[in-house]
Amino acid sequence: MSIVTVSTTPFSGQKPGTSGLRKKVKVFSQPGYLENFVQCIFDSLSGHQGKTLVLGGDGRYFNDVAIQTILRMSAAAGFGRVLVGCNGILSTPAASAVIRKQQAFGGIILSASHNPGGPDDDFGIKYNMGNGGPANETFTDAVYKRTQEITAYRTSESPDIDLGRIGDTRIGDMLISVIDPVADYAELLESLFDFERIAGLLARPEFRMRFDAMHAVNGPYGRAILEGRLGAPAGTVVNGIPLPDFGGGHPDPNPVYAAELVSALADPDSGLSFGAASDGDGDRNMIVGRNFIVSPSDSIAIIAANYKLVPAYAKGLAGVARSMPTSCALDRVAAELGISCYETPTGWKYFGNLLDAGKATLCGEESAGTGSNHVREKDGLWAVLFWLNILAVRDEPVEQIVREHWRHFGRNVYSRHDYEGIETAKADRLVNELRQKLPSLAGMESNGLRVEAADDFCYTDPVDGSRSEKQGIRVLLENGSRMVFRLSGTGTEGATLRVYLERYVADPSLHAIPTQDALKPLIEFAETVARISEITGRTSPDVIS
Ligand code: G16
Repeated sequence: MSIVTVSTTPFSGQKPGTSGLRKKVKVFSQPGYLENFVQCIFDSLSGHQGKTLVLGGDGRYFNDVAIQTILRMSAAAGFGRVLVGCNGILSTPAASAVIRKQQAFGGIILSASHNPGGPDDDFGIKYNMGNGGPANETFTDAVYKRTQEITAYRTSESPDIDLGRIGDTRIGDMLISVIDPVADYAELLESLFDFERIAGLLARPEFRMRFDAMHAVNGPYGRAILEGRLGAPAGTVVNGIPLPDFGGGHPDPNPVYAAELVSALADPDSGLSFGAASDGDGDRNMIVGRNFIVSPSDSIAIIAANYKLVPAYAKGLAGVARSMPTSCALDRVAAELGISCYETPTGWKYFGNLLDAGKATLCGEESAGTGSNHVREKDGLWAVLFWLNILAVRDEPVEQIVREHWRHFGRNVYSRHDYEGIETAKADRLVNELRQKLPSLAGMESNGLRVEAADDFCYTDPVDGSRSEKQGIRVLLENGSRMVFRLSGTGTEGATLRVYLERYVADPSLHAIPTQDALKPLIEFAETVARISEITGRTSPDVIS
């Protein structure tokens, strides 16, 4: 093998977003584009020579090509060994589990998560550190800086590696181990939950479950864990074969893109009592009961409230954490348990320090992410197993568990309205105008609601003191209601405006009011404050979740 140095020039816009660099495949497949970014990751590391790198992705279009490129570049960068998932597959939480278990130096995960895949759609890449979690902002800032000044990348001249067979091979001095992508992860999950009890639940004839893998990475994981280790009937996992274009679907487990699952659970003839889904790279989840969708913000609160039912957590929770736009339902549970609830900016990377420092055990995000200190990523199947464990012990339907939770803690009625593909200039104008208005918002009234305070969320990490500014505009209303406005950091086309709406309702007799009806006064207030339709020309959101 010989190492070659290839001259290059910087590409603009290689700035990592909420979770790594995400662009259209057409952008990523330009000669040198992927190579530049990977070289900048390697240039920003130190001490990796001779160490182990974990590599894999969600199987989307371009995954196979990118893996071969990265393997050649890893050898040139001096890594001693690369652990790569068979056929290039590793879900995001499984990659995190492998990095931790195998004590790797770090990992590269190829995914654009819930974004669609295919030649005209999205691809992505992110670097995870030795703790198994997404690189922090200091690192991603360093990578971005490097992308603006790169002049050459290094690769090795060697043929493609056969990734279809488990076993070892080499590029020069670097060992490549093609690994079973499921084994380490499945073993970890088995150590956390009461598998015997869950298996008992899945064996009951009156309990029928469907797991929709959305033709994404969790198909093989779902089959191995739910149907294999837990004995769920064959066919429990649907859309279980990962496809490069996710079968033409949008692998985002929400009521719009997982509509098939939602309607199956709403159909009494289906006989289904529990439904779940996960996204492109297997870190997001959706939990559905009979004709009842659990909102992600409620899901993390209910998981926290039921921690005693799950073996690995029964000893107690150190603390919990949620991203700022996630509803405050979790805060209410934390208050009752007498533990801290941390509020972080959007992005799983912000939970890393809290988990590493032992300050938080469970974390959750409104964007369908739930997880714990078992890995350093959110984990779709972990959330599904947590719910199954709760159901196995409580022996009550999902809806009853949620309603009882609301009766006890009150209900944080919550919804997110997404306006997708807005012209960037218009989205920026909307946010800038909101920022300018912040000092004058306190005291503003509409529909009987009154603004108590408003700010642009700024986070100081309690572990290392680092500050992250401009993380979303919060408008806090009296009686625990809130509106939050922020632009998505994961899209690849135009801008997506996210409006997060929350109202606290203590009175159980009002819990049955449909979510959008209960939030109507807030929805109107958000329009008055942000002038969404006037500035963007949009009169209704594209996705309501
Ligand atoms: C990523 C991050 C999450 C974040 C989400 C939403 O998720 O890992 O922590 O909540 O993006 O980001 P945004 O609102 O900026 O689009 P994923 O599943 O895309 O990796």
